[in-house]
Amino acid sequence: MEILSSYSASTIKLGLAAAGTAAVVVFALRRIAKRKGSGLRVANYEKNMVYLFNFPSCRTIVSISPFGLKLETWLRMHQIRYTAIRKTYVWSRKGQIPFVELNGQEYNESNLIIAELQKYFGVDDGLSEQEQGLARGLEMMLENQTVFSYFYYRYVEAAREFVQTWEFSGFLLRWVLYRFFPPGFRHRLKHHGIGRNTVPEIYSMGFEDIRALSRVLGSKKFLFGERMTAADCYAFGHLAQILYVPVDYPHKQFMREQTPNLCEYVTRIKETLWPDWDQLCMDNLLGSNN
Ligand SMILES: N[C@@H](CCC(=O)N[C@@H](CS)C(=O)NCC(=O)O)C(=O)O
Ligand SMILES: *[C@@H]1O[C@H](CO)[C@@H](O)[C@H](O)[C@H]1NC(C)=O
Ligand SMILES: *[C@@H]1O[C@H](CO)[C@@H](O)[C@H](O)[C@H]1NC(C)=O
Repeated sequence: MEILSSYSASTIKLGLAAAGTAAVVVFALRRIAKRKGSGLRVANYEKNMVYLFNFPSCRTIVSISPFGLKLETWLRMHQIRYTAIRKTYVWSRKGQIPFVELNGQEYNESNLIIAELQKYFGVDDGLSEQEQGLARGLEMMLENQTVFSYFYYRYVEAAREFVQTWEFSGFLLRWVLYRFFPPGFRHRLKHHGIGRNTVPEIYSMGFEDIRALSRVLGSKKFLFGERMTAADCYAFGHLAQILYVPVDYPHKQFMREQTPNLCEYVTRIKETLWPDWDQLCMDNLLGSNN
């Protein structure tokens, strides 16, 4: 008994030391990746081609980054020519994924990228001022609250299952990540604020957001009517995470039971703009694009 418990205590210590070391290595790599980023990632760029840096794909979703998926969906919606570079270790100079390069310049922070590209390519959603106000509110709801409600599930409660879908990462990195994510995200979400609430409260905040979105959509084709707008790309980027990442988010059940209009809507956007979805997931898994 004595021997057993001291054995397991030292295994735990060893495990913690290994995880600690690995965490330091991950941070160091990120620092290096950032520092290296003083120049362009794509040196021989083609004029007006958007080079989009996004996460690699999983078996069932083109990008596990809701921000990356939103941006890529937006580029497709406007038929803007882009090249996707799907890697986990190329970060913007601000230290984030996604980001883009266009005509030799980096653009970063997905919402700012969309605003800049909207100007550059002269594309406009044609919304009234009131609609613009509503769109802004919905975007911020999704990106500053809803996302953290479902992130709590995938990075804290179900980190192990979630990381298993990261077939693009090596076994060792996945092992480190699934131990590293729960404490890391608990800390991060506590600072955000949502993490100070009880788990049922964290989830129900997300549910109420989803319900609000469902009410805005109603029986319309898209959030603002017949025509798809940037707001639909935001919604798709997040809702696709809930529906297509194969982990049992409570939000998934909520959507299936309470907001069937949103489920149909996500399918509609996927079928319209992503006819190559499954093919892309498979190709990227096979490494042709990583
Ligand atoms: N608000 C940012 C969020 C992007 C973001 O959080 N990306 C994650 C990956 S999905 C990331 O880069 N995380 C690293 C970090 O936050 O330092 C955006 O919309 O571009
Ligand atoms: C972020 O993108 C903007 C363009 O929107 C660019 O001017 C700026 O240099 C970028 N920031 C960094 C740190 O590269
Ligand atoms: C809230 O949204 C802004 C703009 O998209 C983003 O930069 C910021 O990181 C978000 N806040 C949190 C706590 O994630």
